[in-house]
Amino acid sequence: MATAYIALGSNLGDRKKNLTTALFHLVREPRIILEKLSSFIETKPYGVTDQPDFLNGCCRIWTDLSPRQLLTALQAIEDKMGRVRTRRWGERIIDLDILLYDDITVNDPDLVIPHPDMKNRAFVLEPLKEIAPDLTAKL
Ligand code: ROI
Repeated sequence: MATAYIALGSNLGDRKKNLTTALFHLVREPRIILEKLSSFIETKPYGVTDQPDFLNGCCRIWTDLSPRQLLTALQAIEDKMGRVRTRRWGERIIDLDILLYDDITVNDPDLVIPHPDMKNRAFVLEPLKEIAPDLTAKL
């Protein structure tokens, strides 16, 4: 089993319900165990700032899916929830990003692990610190 960290974000519609629905789908995945969940925090948009505030959180999972299979599973959840891909870094009802997957490095065009910008993102670091303080100290 691998340990992975997933960032969750939403800034459209009922944001809390969106995060909860995504987690509901996640726990129903046969090869994923949701092991720890952070609080949800309200954050100002980073990157593209002319969009609504986000609700963010993160979780730790155990999984025997490969990083690529995990990405596919997360994208399937986003699609099932009706995510529409508009502008880059634009508003979205749900965003599920792989932050870390054991000590594995992936450098594919569509998947980079560890998440390349996570150290700059307070909306990732704050919930991550809550569930994995030792890990964030080493980043
Ligand atoms: N900003 C915040 N605060 N939260 C996010 O989840 C988030 N996601 C993104 C961009 C647009 C980079 N900014 C964000 O993808």
